[in-house]
Amino acid sequence: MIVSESEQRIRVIDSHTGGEPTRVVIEGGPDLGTGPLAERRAILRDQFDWFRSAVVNEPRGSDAIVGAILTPPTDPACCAGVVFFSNVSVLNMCGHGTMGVAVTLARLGRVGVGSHRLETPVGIVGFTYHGEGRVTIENVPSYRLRSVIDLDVPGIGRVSGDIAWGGNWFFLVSGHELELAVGNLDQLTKYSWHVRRELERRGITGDDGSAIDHIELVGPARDPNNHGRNFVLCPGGAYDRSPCGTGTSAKLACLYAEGKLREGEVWRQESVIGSIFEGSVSIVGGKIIPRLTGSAFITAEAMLILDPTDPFRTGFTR
Ligand code: PYC
Repeated sequence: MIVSESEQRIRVIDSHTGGEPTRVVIEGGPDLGTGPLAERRAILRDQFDWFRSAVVNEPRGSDAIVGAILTPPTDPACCAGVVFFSNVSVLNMCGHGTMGVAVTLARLGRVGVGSHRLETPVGIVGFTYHGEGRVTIENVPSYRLRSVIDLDVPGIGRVSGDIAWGGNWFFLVSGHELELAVGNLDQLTKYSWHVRRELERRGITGDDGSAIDHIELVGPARDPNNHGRNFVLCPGGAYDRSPCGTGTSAKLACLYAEGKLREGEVWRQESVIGSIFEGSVSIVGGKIIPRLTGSAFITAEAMLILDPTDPFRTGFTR
C-alpha cells in the first residue's frame, strides 16, 4: 500500500436513524477550542468550512448526510460535546443525529445502556441508550412562536403555517394538498423551497433573528397506529429521511400549544419514507420538553482520506 505522508486522515463512524445518515468524526477533526459549544460551532463555520464540506459533501458523502464532531464538554455532567453540520453549514441541533451519536458512543464503549447528557450549541440534550440501537432523546425546550401565518407564495398560492423552535427553526404547513410520499419528492421539495424563499423575502425569522431554514409539511399518518406524517426540507435542499427529531419536537410544541396533545401522551410521527419516532412532551418549569424514541444503526467505520493532489479533496456541492 502506498500512503502519502501529506494526506490527511479523518476517522468516522456512520449510522442511520430511520433512514437519515449521520457521520460522526472520531479522530482527525479540527481544534475547535475549549469555549462554549456555540463558540465552537462558530469556529467550525468560520474557519473550517472546508473540513465540513470534505466530510459530508460529494465525493465522500451526499446532500443527506449530517456530520457531527465530538468535542470535550464544558459541563462535566455531559459525556461529550457535539457540533452538528450539514451539506451547507453548521446546525444548531439534530435529533436523528443525537440518536446516531448515541449508538456511536455505545459502539466506542464510551456510554452503556442508561441515561447520559450531551452538550450542544443550543443547550444540553439528554439521551437514554436502551441497547440494540434504541435511543430516547430529551430535547431542548421547544415552543410555538407564531401560529397561522398566511403567505402568498409565487407559483403556489396561499400557504398557511406555524413557526416553531425544536432546536432548529421550522415553518410547519398543514393546509396543503400534497401527498407525503416518496413518489412525490420532487414536488414536495419544490413546494417547500418556494415557501422558504418567501419567508426569506418577507424577512420572517425566528425570535433570535435567525432564518427559518427547515420547512415541515405535515399531514395524516398512513398507518392507523401512528398519528401524523411529515416531509422536512433541510437547509441545504435535502429532505430528512427520518421524521426529523427537531422537526417532530417543533410539531409536538405546536400540538401542545393547540391543546391537541397532553403531557405524557404518545404521538407517533411517520417520516416521508415511513420511519417512525415516538414522541411525547413533559412540562418542566413551564417549558415544553420533547422526548423522542427511535432506532439508529451503525453502517460503517471508515477512514476518510484527503489527498493533497485531489482537486476535489474538500468536496463540492451542486
Ligand atoms: O433530526 O433534527 C433532526 C434533523 C435536522 C436536520 C436533519 N435531521
